[in-house]
Amino acid sequence: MVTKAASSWLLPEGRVAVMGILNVTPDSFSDGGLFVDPRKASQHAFDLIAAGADIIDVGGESTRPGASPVTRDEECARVLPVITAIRERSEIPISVDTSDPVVMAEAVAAGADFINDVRALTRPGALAQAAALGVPVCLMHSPAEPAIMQVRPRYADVVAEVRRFLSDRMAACLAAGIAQEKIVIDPGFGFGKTLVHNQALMRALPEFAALAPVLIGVSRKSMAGDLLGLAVGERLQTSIALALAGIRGGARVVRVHDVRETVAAVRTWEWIFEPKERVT
Ligand code: 9MG
Repeated sequence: MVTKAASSWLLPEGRVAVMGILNVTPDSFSDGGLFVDPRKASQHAFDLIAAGADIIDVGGESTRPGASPVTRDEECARVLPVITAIRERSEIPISVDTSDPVVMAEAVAAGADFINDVRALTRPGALAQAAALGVPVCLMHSPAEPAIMQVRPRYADVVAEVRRFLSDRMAACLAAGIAQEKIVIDPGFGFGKTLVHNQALMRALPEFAALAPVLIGVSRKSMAGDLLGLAVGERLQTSIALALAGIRGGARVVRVHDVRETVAAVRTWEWIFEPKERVT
């Protein structure tokens, strides 16, 4: 097994981390069913690494709008062989996309370095488990379970409500013993939000970046398609535009399907806007 040197891998100075998405699910909205076979999934991970990914996010539960829940055993059966296979051959930081405390523990034992929880550690036992595991966490905002989250989402003030939720979850993490530097936040684009809500959150991203390092997931989502009527497979350019808009707003990690194309755009952006960090 390869062990990964502890470093600033998650939030490198002067550089945005590109997180490659690996959905080991039969029903995710854009790549559902493509990587259910563990061999295909781990091959895809190595393709993402070759394309320049800084982190691989492995998930076994679809969180697309309307998705049904997955059992713990099924989630473990999907993600653990893939995490193990990646870690056997690579030091790449691995994130596990889960809300289940048992899956968190098993995934970290198999080699995961980071917990990405779309329920912000609100499931029973998740907060204590993440604290005990001692790995960094991403707290994402979602107002409801995936099955119903897109049924008429409503907010009086989406920015204030999402900011309050994330501040409260950060406070809960700190009280549970998770260090501030291990907390990343995410406004949860597309999770219980309309196009207008997503636009307001994108515009307000600097307010979130003032609270903690921000991760964003906009890749191929409806906010990258609805404006121009683009199908899921036609959203590459708009997804990259949104990722760069998020980086302009202070995002430090971008979660994407199209790693090679996003890396090219992000590194070019950094060449212009982060010149002090570059070696000439
Ligand atoms: C798992 N997953 C799907 N979309 C996501 C997003 O926008 N952010 C995070 N953190 N995870 C996501």
